[in-house]
Amino acid sequence: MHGVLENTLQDQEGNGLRIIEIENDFCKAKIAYRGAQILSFYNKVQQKDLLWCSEKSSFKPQKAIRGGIPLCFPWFGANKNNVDLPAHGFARNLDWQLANIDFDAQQGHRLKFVLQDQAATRQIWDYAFQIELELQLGQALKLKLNVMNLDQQAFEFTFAWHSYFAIQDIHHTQINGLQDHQFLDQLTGKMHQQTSRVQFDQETDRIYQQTQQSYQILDQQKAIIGIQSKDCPNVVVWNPWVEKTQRLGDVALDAWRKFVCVECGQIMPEAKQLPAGQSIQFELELQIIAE
Ligand code: TA6
Repeated sequence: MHGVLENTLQDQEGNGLRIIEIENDFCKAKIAYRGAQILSFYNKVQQKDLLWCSEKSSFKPQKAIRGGIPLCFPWFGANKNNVDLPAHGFARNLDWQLANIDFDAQQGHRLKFVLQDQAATRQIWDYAFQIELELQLGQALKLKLNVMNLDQQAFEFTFAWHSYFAIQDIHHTQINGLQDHQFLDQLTGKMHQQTSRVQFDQETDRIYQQTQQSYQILDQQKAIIGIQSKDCPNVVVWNPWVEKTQRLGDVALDAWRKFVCVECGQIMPEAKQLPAGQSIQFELELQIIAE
């Protein structure tokens, strides 16, 4: 098919990562089969990549890739019942199947990835499920998540698209659209009210509540990235700053200035309950705002 190439990336230790490379008139993109994780979305018109991905990311099997848009599922953060389980769930650590790919001259490429329950998931989350991630790669990047409960019993989940956005410098980056929202500061455990645009001068790790689902990332007061979600009541804003970056190990020591995470999902105050046999969808649309 037009502009589709299977490839393998190597990390600094020679571990391989299977990816699919897409090119059309609007964009060039790289998507890893691991986690159905888009790693790069280069807008040909604006000549910029929407996403940041660490050059030090490890591709060791089952290791989360640092950058792009990891999908945190079926829990966000630490598992509340067992801290030994992988942070942010297992969906980003496993290879998904590419179920479908099609192309339309006006819309670009559309890919559908699928992950089903399997031995590796049953050991830690004993439910029958199927999750589908549809990526629309055109002028904008559109993601649709479909969560299906194939079990005989209800289950609950939390999730987020843990998006790493490429910026010039965190010191003159702001997030617009979260004013007047309550947030949980994950570093102190305290709730606060956001009064102005979010700015950054230290490690920042916040979960905003009941959000209005439309945000912009600003560089030097100018909107550069638009974010629109559907049915995602929470937004996490994260930048590790200096010390946390040193502890991460897969981020260059000065790279914390070059990305900001704005993560849309359903996290708190409660998990999403999904009855047996039912499914639920979430959407996210991301775009580089024209100069
Ligand atoms: O983005 C919020 C967060 O939960 C932070 O607390 C930090 O842990 C980050 O996710 C990265 O998590 P990871 O497991 O990908 O290193």
